[in-house]
Amino acid sequence: MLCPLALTLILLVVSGIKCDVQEVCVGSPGIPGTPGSHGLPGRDGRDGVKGEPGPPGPMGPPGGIMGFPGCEGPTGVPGITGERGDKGEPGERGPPGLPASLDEELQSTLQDFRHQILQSLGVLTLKGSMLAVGKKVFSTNGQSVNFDAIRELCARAGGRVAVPSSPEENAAIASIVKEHNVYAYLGLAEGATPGDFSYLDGAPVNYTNWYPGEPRGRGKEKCVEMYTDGQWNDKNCLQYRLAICEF
Ligand code: MMA
Ligand code: CA
Repeated sequence: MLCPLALTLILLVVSGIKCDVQEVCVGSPGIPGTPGSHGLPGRDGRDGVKGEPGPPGPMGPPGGIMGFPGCEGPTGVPGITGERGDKGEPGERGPPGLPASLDEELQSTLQDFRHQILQSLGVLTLKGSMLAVGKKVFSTNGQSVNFDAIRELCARAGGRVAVPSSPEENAAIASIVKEHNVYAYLGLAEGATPGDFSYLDGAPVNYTNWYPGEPRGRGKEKCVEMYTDGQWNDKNCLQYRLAICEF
C-alpha cells in the first residue's frame, strides 16, 4: 500500500503539476482512524406475500349479544291421549226414513244375518265342523247313512244335501270326503229320463264332475256319489255314504 505522501506525489505527476519534492521517506504506519458514523437507514422494501389466516381466537367473555336462532329440530313423540270429553248434545232429528220393509239395504242385511244364523244353527245341529266357501257352508256329522236318511238329516238341520255348483265347492266337499275317507252322496237325483240328473228341487244342473264314462247306470242308479278324488259316479241310493249338508 502506498503511503499518503507517495500518493500525493503520484497525483501531482499525473496531473502534470511539478513539485520540488525529491526525497520520499517511508515512516511507520499511523494508528487507524476512528470508524465513520452509521449511514442513514435505507428505503423500505416491497410488501411481502399475504400470510395464512391465524387459528380462531378464544371464546369471548359471557354477556355477548345473542346469535341467530338455530333450525327447527325433529318432531317430538306424541303426548299421551287426553281424557274422553263429555257427551255432546243430541243432534237435530233427521228426516223421516223409509219403513223397514221398503228399505232394500236393510232387508238385504237382515237376510244375510238370518242366513248366517241358520248356517251356524245347522252346523251346531250336526255337531260338525263347518267349511265356508263363498256364500255356502258345508258340514258333516261324520255319519254314513243311505240317501233318504241324509236328505232328512239335512232338512231337519235347516239345510239340504250338499251338491257342488262350482269347482271351488267341489274341492271343498271333496276335502271333507277325503278327510273321512268315505264316499258321500250328493244332492242330485236322476229324473224319468235315464242319464238326466237334476238338483233335488228339480232345477237343472249347472256344474258336473263325472268320472270318465259315468253316468252309465241307465236309469238303475238314481243317486250320485263323490269319490275321494272329487269325481262323480251315478249309484243306487241304498249304500251307506257320508252325510254332508249345505246351508
Ligand atoms: C260299479 C258301480 C257303478 C259304476 C261302476 C264303474 C259295477 O258297478 O259303482 O256305479 O259305474 O262300478 O265300474
Ligand atoms: Ca255308475
